[in-house]
Amino acid sequence: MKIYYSDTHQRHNPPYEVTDGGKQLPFYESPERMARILNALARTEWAEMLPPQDYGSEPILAVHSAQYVEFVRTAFERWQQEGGEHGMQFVGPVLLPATFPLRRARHYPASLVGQAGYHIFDLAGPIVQGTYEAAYGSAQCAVTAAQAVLNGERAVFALCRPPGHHAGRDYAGGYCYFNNASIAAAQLQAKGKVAVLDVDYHAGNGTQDIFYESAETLTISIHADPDRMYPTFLGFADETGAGAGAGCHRNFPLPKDVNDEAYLKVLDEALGLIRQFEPAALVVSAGMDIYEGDPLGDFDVTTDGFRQIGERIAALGLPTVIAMEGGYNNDALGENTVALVGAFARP
Ligand code: SP5
Ligand code: ZN
Repeated sequence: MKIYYSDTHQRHNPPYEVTDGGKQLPFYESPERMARILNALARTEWAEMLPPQDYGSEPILAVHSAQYVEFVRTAFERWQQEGGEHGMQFVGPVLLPATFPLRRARHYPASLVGQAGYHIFDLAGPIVQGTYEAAYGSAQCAVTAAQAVLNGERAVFALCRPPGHHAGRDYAGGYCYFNNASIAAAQLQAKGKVAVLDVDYHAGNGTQDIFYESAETLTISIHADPDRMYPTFLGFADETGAGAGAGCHRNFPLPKDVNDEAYLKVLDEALGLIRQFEPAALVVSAGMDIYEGDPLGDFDVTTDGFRQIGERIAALGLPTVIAMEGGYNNDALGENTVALVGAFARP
């Protein structure tokens, strides 16, 4: 199986994140995650590691606003040069805003920290020196994977870091900057209708937002109930799409302690919806944080559960891009990723 991966992710290595309650913790979404996955893939017989091609900014701009992409591209350098101009600020190695827009704010702020608050919706979307290059490289992995599928590959793995599913058209957050899965889906539209299935522990709010009014894209997310878990504001069962896209989004919010059996039951319902939609291609937002030992989650999915999840999704028989999302138990991350993705490598 072709797997697209770029070392540029290493340039994005924020020193900390800030939790609810204001505590600084080491950044969970670390470069170490990729090292663990690469190790596990190297031990398989089917992984064909490839660098992404550079398709430029156009595929990113199919999903994100030009204003936002320009912000991500230039924010860190501006932070170093003009960060202090807005008032009394501590200009260190991390651009992390503490002021967020009023609801329905119409004005695009002129100051850097104002723009950072405008475009970053939480305290887990810090911008450091190499963030743009890393996010750009991650997006190119998704584009290259989609192009390979358009050229006839049955399933391709975009080993993306940073992840993408919390990023919207003009916002970052939840470790995400560019929405890799949505970027892949937009490329795959060349083939016809596309379904995006998000199995990350957290609701795929960015993907939901981006395609909310699209009738050409069925987006489905299975996740922890946002009433008790991040991302808090989106991912509820009554959000089912709007306008032309009415009926083309589905959320499956779940209680804690969901085990393999319970998860697979919900997954089967989601897969039934995808079959009904008859898409020409599929994108899987593959988060491994539904694992029983994940430090950010409270589901009980096992490594064998990941294998079964992969097998059931693969049984759809659709041309598929799998995009890496979250997963923070580094000791099990490689094995779990191989279990899910490997299902697509078997005949
Ligand atoms: C891609 C992805 O999985 N993003 C997740 C972002 C979650 N950020 C907020 C995490 C809140 C964690 N609370 C600390 C729990 C420590 N046991
Ligand atoms: Zn997650």
